[in-house]
Amino acid sequence: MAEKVILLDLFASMFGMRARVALAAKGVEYEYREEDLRNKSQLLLESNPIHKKIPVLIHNGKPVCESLIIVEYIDELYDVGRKMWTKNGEELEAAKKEFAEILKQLESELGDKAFFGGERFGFLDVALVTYSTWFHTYEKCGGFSIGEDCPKLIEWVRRCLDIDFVSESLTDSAKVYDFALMLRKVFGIHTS
Ligand SMILES: N[C@@H](CCC(=O)N[C@@H](CS)C(=O)NCC(=O)O)C(=O)O
Ligand SMILES: *[C@@H]1O[C@H](CO)[C@@H](O)[C@H](O)[C@H]1NC(C)=O
Repeated sequence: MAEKVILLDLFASMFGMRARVALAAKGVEYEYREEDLRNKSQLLLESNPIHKKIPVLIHNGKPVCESLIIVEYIDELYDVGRKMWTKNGEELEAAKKEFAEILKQLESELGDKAFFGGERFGFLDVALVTYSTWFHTYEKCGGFSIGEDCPKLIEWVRRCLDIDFVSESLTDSAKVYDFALMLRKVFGIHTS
């Protein structure tokens, strides 16, 4: 089935621009539709009936609202990570390479800062730290160590987890791993 992607947007919207940047970064072809917010289209009203705001990404008829959710939806980290426990052989090796590059990129973004935004746990840390709950699963299934390649990133994870409200909100890595193994069984995924 051909992928049909529509973005309901407004040229001056900083939220809409988030979606545009993410789509461009991924090379996703899409149809841009400018909205008049004083005269919203039927499609916008139907796609985002509660808030009636742009941007809305419509993927094969399925609307995704909220710019950060849209970015996450477009984001490949999830897809690549998923391959770590659903693929084997060449596909797994390719995914591992891609994943390592993403992590390197994140680590260079972090630089020598304590947190992504600087000295304090902030907005980007909230967005990113949740991925770390799956790191253990990726390592076990992929047979590699994130800390070996990206020690600073792992130190950042530790710093985040030292914050009580963060660690209390995140699911334990071991539980995530059990869950992934359970899913493998349910889906009948065989790994060599
Ligand atoms: N939290 C939303 C904010 C989106 C937003 O505020 N959109 C504004 C335009 S920049 C909008 O559609 N306003 C129309 C309205 O409130 O009726 C996001 O990140 O997507
Ligand atoms: C409102 O939008 C519709 C199309 O969605 C258009 O036909 C109509 O002329 C617009 N009305 C105003 C006042 O701009």
